[in-house]
Amino acid sequence: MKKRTSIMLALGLTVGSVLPITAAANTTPYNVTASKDASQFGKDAKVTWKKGQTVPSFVHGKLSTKVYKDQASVKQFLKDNKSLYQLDADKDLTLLDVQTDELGSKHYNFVQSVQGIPVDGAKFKVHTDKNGIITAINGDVFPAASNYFKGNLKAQLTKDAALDKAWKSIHLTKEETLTNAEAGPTGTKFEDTVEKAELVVYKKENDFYLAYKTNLQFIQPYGANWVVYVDAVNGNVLDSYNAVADGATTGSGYGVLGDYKTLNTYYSNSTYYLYDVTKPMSGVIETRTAQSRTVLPGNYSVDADNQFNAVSQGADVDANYYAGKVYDYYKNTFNRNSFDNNGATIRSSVHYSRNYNNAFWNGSQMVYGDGDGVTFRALSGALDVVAHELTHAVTERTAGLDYLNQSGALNESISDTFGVFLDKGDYLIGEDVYTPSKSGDALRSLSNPTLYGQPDNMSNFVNTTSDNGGVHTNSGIPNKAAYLTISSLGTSVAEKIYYRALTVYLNPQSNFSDARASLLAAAADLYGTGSTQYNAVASAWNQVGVY
Ligand code: TI1
Ligand code: ZN
Ligand code: CA
Ligand code: CA
Repeated sequence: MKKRTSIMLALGLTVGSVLPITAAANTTPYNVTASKDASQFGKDAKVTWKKGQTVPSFVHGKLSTKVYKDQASVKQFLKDNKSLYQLDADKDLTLLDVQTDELGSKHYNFVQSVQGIPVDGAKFKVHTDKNGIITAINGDVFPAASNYFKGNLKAQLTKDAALDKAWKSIHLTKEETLTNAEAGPTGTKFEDTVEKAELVVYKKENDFYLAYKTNLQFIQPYGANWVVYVDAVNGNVLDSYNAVADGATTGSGYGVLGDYKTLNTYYSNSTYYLYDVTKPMSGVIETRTAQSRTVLPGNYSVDADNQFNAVSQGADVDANYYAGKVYDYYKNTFNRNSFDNNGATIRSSVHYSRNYNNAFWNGSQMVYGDGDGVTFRALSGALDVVAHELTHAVTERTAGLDYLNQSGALNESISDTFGVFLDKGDYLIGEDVYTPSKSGDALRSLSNPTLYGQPDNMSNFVNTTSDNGGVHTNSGIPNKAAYLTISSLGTSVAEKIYYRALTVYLNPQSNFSDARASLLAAAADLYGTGSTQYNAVASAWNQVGVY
């Protein structure tokens, strides 16, 4: 995107200062010379000067003693005050309209023009009260434009050619934005896309250009209202900006696996953020990048055009997208609003460290490595990994299972089990990001823990001090029980039992036997003691040797 300073000026967004008319005020601070002051209006007139402009942008007060009741006399007034505005009222100003309001005031609306072509943004208004006394003159005119062009102003480009240049500059074609066109009742297609082009004189820094001010509005593949100034002589793009208001937008991007997805993004200050404000939560779902460092949380993940298409953005895209999926799951399935059930912000940081083959919840946020490309790809690229990490946050705020020994292995197992509840269709964990060059494998399996070196029965419990007492090893035992439960009862029954056990019965020091008892108690609450569901839970834990 091009620099926008001149556009800010044209839109009148810079802050002007109001100075009372005194000799001192007229010589400071903007180097206003005596010949350009507004002292002819008397000392009660309030005059606003904008930085960089040679004429005032606002003069307010009793500016005339004579009365002015029509266009011709107002023009005469401007001629009498030519020294202030340095414009020829006949040649340089075009009257657009005259409005009379409910107070009886009249507003003469002009635009500065050069050979009849409007100067972009150069609106100029003369206001009279009901008696015809001039009470205000305001606007932004550029006297330098009048004498800037030698000879006749003539466009070398057609409107269509200018629109073509504008589309090219934003790397889209009109056709690509028409994907959402719907046939209306009369069979005609209502297009979401609007394109306009108007010849203007455009001020950029201290130069003026004959330009097409083009406007491209569309909804797909992202919401936009582009303004692109195309030089009408040589076709160069002079400036462009997307004028959509700050706020929620729909963007798109490609995930770690190269899959296309639409994204809830946020637009502010010419920048799109992976920042989802669409959920019914007090916080937001946001993603940041640690930029290969270990400083958290890092900088916001941003994009210039709301299309997060770069390969390097895949991890950012998926972290936010899957965090949204996990949020939706807990909200829709259990009416749990975020991990704290109070709508807290869900933050992820991606690109953590270098070649980092892991992901974790650090007590405040999720953190994802990019993997080394051999053992793992970027870990946020898998829904079950994201579900695993965010479920640690849920566990922390509910059961609070200590991350050590049996309670730690249960904590890990709860995260894997919800990973399977969310990432339906298999009992594998991490298959989408594990060993990119080998298909069909995974980091863990709930149905067959021993495939990946985990015990699946209490008789093979591993006593170790490493990995917090083997939390990623012994989780195989409760994982197998979860598999047996899910395959017997189905996801929708199993997840209700697990969520109730997690939020009602499990405690920081619960061991495997407590997990069995908690799940049985939850099943009894939901379906009755001795129900098929209750019996299936009992059978699952019998089969892994936990009583
Ligand atoms: S919660 C986190 C602990 C990591 C500790 C290191 C700081 C964890 O369990 N991470 C998961 C990541 C994961 C999840 C990878 C699902 C693949 C699928 C994990 O299992 N990490 C393994 C590699 C481990 O730490 O042994
Ligand atoms: Zn974990
Ligand atoms: Ca999986
Ligand atoms: Ca693999």
